[in-house]
Amino acid sequence: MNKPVPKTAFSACPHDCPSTCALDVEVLETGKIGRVRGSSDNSYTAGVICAKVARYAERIHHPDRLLKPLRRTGPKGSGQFEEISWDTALDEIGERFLAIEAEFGAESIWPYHYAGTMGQVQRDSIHRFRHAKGYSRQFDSFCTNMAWTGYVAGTGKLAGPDPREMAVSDQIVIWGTNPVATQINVMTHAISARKGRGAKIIVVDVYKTETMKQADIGLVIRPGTDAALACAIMHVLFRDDLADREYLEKYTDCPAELEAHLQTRTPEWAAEITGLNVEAIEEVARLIGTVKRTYFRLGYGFTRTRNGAVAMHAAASIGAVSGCWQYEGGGVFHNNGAIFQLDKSMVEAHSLRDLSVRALDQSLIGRILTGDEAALCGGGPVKAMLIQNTNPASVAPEQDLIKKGFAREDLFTVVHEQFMTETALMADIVLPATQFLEHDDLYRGGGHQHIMLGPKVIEAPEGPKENLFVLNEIARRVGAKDHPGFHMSAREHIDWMLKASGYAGFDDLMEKRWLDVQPGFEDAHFLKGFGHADGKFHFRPDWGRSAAPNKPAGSPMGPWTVMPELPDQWDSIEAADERTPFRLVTSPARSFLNTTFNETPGSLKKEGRPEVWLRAEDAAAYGIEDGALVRMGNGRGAVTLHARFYSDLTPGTVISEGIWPNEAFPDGRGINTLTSADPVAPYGGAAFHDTAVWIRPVSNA
Ligand SMILES: Nc1nc2c(c(=O)[nH]1)N[C@H]1C(S)=C(S)[C@@H](COP(=O)(O)OP(=O)(O)OC[C@H]3O[C@@H](n4cnc5c(=O)[nH]c(N)nc54)[C@H](O)[C@@H]3O)O[C@H]1N2
Ligand SMILES: Nc1nc2c(c(=O)[nH]1)N[C@H]1C(S)=C(S)[C@@H](COP(=O)(O)OP(=O)(O)OC[C@H]3O[C@@H](n4cnc5c(=O)[nH]c(N)nc54)[C@H](O)[C@@H]3O)O[C@H]1N2
Ligand code: SF4
Ligand SMILES: [Mo]
Repeated sequence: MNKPVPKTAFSACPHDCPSTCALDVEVLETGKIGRVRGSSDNSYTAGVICAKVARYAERIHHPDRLLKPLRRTGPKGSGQFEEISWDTALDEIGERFLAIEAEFGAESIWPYHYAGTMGQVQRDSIHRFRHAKGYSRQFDSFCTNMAWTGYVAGTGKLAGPDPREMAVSDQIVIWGTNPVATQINVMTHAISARKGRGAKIIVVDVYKTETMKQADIGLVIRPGTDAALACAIMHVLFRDDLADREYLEKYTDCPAELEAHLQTRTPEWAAEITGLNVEAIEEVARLIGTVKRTYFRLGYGFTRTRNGAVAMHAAASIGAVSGCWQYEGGGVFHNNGAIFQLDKSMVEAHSLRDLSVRALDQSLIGRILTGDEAALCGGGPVKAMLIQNTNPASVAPEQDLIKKGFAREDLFTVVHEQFMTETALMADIVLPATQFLEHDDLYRGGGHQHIMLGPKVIEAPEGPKENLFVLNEIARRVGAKDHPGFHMSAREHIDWMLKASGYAGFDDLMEKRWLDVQPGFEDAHFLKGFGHADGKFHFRPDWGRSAAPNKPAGSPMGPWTVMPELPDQWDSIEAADERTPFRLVTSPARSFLNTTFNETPGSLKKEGRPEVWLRAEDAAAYGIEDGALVRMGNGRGAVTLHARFYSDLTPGTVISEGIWPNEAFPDGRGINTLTSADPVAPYGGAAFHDTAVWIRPVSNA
C-alpha cells in the first residue's frame, strides 16, 4: 500500500524574526504536524527557512507543553502548583484584579507583553484590555528603539529599497546583523547576487560569525565603535572624490558641514577606535565608493549599545554620501515598518486609550518591581501583572532585581505561556497558551514587504487557549469598558483590520496567502524625497524632537544636548576599566530564538552549553584555561559558565551566544544578570550588547 501523502497547509512564521517566512506545513492524519518548509512561491522566503522552525513538530508536540491552568501552592518560584479549571482560574484573576484596583488604583496593574508571537491580533489585543481598564501602559524598549530611531533620524521614514533587490546588487554590506542565525533569507538573496553577478559580500561584526565566514570581506571591530568606522568611510568618500556631490546637493541637508566635520575622522583615527587596520578601512571605503549598486543591510545588533542610535544613523549616512540610493540593488535598508499601514484601532481599542496613564518601560521591570521611584514614573507600586508572549525573568536586563521583584508576596502575577518558563515559574496563576498553528492570526514582515495570513491549521490539545480568549474573558470579569473588539473572533479582527486598512479582507487573503505591498521603486529609494518635511536625508539629526516610532508621550529620555550633532563616535558606552576589563556582547544563538526553542531537544543539542568566548591571550592574563568553568560578573551580579578560546575577536571583547535557560547555568543565574537596563538616548532601549565584565577562574572567583 502507498503511504498516505500528508496534506500541506500554509502559514506564516509567528516568531520575532525579520524574515517572517511563508510556511508550508505538513499536516499528518494523526492531526499532528510533520515537516515545516519555506514556501517556494513566496518571493522573499523563496523556499528557505531556518532549521529550528523546520523541526517545529518538536516544539508544538513537546511533552512539556503547558496543558492546564495552574495555581501556586508552594512558595513563589518553588514550582509547586495545582491544576485548576479555566473558570476557577479566570474568576480568581478577575477577583484579585478588582480587589487590587480598588485598593491601589488601576495603574497598579501592569499588563506586560512582547513579541513571542508577532501576530497582530494575539499579540496586540492586550492593549485593548489595558486601555479598557486604564491599567498601566508599557513602553517597548527590548528591541527596536535605537535602531529605528537612528535610521529614521536620517531618512525620516522606516522603509527602504526592496530587500529582494539584494539579488541584483553588486555589493552587499551586512552590518551588525548575523543573518545566517537571525534572518536566513538575507543570505538567500545575497548569495544569489554573488552567484548571478559576482556580488561581493562585506560583513561588519564584533566577532567572526557564521555570516562573516561566508563573506568576501569581514571587518571585526570593537563593540560600540561602528560610528567611527562609518565616519572614516565617509571621510574617504569625500577625500577621494567618490562622494556623489550632485546627489548630496539634491537630497541631503548639510553636505558641506558634514564634509568639514569629517576632515579629522580619518582612517587612522578610526583604526585606533575600532581596532581595524587602516588598509582595511581604505579598501572597504573604496569599494563602497566605486560600486554603485551597493546594498546596505543594517541590523539591530550594533544598535544595542548606549551609542546605538548614533551608530545606526552614522551607518545609514554612508549611503547618502555615496549616492547608492539611486540605483536598483542599491540603498540602505533596515526595516519596512512604515509601509504596511495596518489599522490597529479596533484590536487595540484606540478610542479607549488614555495617554495620561503612565507607560512603564518593559526593560526596567526589575527596578519597577523593586520599587524604584523613577522607574515607576513617580506613581505607586505595581501590584499585579498579566504577562503574555514574553519571558522577562530570562530576557530582560538586571535579572537579579527581576527575580527579587517576582518573589514579592504582595505581587499577584499571572503568566499565560506555552511552557513553564522562568517567568511562569514565579507566577501565582499560570495559563496554558495555544501555539501559532492552533489559532488564527495576521502577520507582516519587518525585513520584507508581505502581509501574511497564519490561519488555524490544527486543533490544539485540550487545555491551551489563545491570547484573545484570555483577554476577553478577564476583561468581562473585571468590568472593562465595553468595546466591539471584545466581541470579535480572531478571524473577525483580521477581516476588520484588513478592510479598514484598504485591503480586501480575510477571505481574499485566505485565497492569496499573502499580499505583496512593496511600494514602487521611486518611493522605496526615496527618489521623490526622504521622509522628513524638507524631503532631505538628515546628516544633522533632530535628536529628541523628531517623532520616533515608539516614543511614548512624555518620554523622560535625554540628555539630547550631549548627543553628537553630526555622525560621530560617541563615547557613551560602558567602557572597560580596571575592575571590569572585558566588554561582553550577548549575540544570538543560531538554534534559539531569544528564549524560544531553548526547550526543544534539537536546538539544545546543537547549542551545547552556555559559554563565554575569549582570546587565548586575554584568558592567559587571568589564568583562565580553555574549557574551564569561570565566573563572569560586574556590579549587577555574576554568572558561572564555561570559557572557550576564540581567536577572531578584538582584544578585550568576549562573546556569549544565546539566551540560555537560567537553569542551564550552574547557579541558575542567566546572562541578563550582567546586562544593564539603563535607558539609551534619545528615547530609551536596552543596551544588551554593551556590558563591561570581569572574568575569573572558578577556583578564585
Ligand atoms: N537564531 C536566532 N534568530 C533570531 C533571534 C535569536 O535570538 N536567535 N532573535 C530575533 C530577534 S528578537 C531579533 S530583534 C533579531 C535581531 O537580529 P540582528 O539584527 O541580527 O541583531 P542581533 O541578533 O542583536 O545581533 C546581530 C549581530 O550584531 C553583532 N554586534 C553586537 N554588537 C555589535 C557592535 O557593536 N557592532 C557591530 N558591528 N556588531 C555588533 C552581534 O555579534 C551579532 O552577530 O533576530 C531574530 N532572530
Ligand atoms: N542578553 C540578551 N538579552 C536579550 C537579547 C539579546 O540579544 N541578548 N535580545 C532582546 C530582544 S531583541 C528581544 S526581542 C527580547 C525577546 O524576549 P521575549 O519576547 O521574552 O522572547 P521570545 O523567546 O521571543 O518569546 C517569549 C515567550 O513567548 C511565548 N509565546 C509565543 N507565542 C505565544 C502566544 O501566542 N501566546 C502566549 N501567551 N505566549 C506565547 C513563548 O513560549 C516564549 O516563552 O529579548 C531581549 N533579550
Ligand atoms: S528564519 Fe525567522 S521567520 Fe523564517 S522560519 Fe526561521 S524564525 Fe521563522
Ligand atoms: Mo528583538
